[in-house]
Amino acid sequence: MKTIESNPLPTVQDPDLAPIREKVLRGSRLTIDDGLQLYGTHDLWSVCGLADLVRRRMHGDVAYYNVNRHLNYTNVCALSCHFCAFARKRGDEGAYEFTIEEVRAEARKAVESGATEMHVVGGLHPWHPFDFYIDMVRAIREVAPSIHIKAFTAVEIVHLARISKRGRDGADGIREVLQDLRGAGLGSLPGGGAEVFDDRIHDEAFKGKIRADAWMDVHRIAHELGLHTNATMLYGHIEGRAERVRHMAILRSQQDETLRDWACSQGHGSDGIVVLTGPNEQYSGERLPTMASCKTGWYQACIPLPFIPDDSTLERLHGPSGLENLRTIAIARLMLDNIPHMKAFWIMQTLPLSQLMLQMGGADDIDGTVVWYDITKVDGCGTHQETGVEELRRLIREAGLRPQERDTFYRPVHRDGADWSIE
Ligand code: V47
Repeated sequence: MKTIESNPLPTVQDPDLAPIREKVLRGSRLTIDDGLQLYGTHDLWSVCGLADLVRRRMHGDVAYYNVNRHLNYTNVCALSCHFCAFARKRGDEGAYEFTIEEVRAEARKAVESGATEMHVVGGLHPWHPFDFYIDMVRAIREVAPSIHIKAFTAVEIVHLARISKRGRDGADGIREVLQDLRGAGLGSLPGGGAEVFDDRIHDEAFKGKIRADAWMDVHRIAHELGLHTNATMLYGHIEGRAERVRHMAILRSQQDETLRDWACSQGHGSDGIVVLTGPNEQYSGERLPTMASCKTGWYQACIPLPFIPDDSTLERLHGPSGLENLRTIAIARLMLDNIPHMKAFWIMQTLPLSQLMLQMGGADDIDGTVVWYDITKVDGCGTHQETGVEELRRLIREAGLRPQERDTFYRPVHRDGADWSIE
């Protein structure tokens, strides 16, 4: 594997970026002001150069993809978020609800295609009882015993705690719901529903949804229970760049808390700040947490999601440009120094831009084959949004990187057609 030491260290054209460059070379944490400066500079290529340095320190020349299948089990949703083009009210044209039998059929298709993961999320259905969700997870587990079930955003988990009628709310209810779902087969939580951690934006764009503190509580409890999670940021609508950088800083400080004990055991992070992106010599123990050394779960990946205006109430907005998307993922890579993976979700970023993000924007993961996706549809394309493994591998190779199929925990997958195993 080519190591970072064999590459020249990146330079910066904008002299104002020199102090940030020094911090990145040293492995020091960037501040919120640094993040804003990275947004404000005309020198995008230097921002990308620094993000690429960090990415190579962490992952060498590997870029990850997985064989997965997304399942959006219903678009019926009690909420009416302005950015959302997915949700319908029951009876609306296009509203749908999968039955447990239909979920089972999706799981069968996932097995046949050799998927290692099902990513299952839906709207906040107003009438499904709690048992429906347990039955859904159990049904997938029965049909697909070796497939990892990554399911339910924090928003859905809070909804489930409310409808589970245990007479408990708050942390205890969430813990019990997560434990029950895990008992049925849940393996981890996806990163959706975080939107932008800011009360003003929340009240204007997604008022009925849980606020940042509740979203973070769900992920904290999941981590305590040993479940891994991801984190998204939905940007490019009515928020500003300052709110994005603050969102990143909030996620980063929660990850500091989550990784504190592990970091101390590895000889870094004794000041409470856990930086995983520094030069190699900074890490005497493991650079990244592993399931053997870290007993809790943690944020595995951050997925910046560019707002897709098509068919939403905010359709008048044009959404972020390609350059803004590239800049945002590069800044996320630099600011989120304690989250191991940065995912360019090709469905929302597009395949060509995701390839560029892998090559020079700090991304190390492109998500997977997906197959069927209903939450966003660019330019009126349908729900069938699939790409093949060969296409993903080709794009990664063309970016000068080594494609590596991973499972949900970023372990290498060995594959022979639809059969697969973990090292
Ligand atoms: O929760 C909704 C967002 C999320 C729009 O964890 C929109 O590995 C852009 O969370 N434009 C779902 N975004 C997607 C998601 C995800 C995707 C890939 C991987 C992972 C992971 C998570 O999409 C929703 C919401 O935050 N969203 N509407 C829109 N118009």
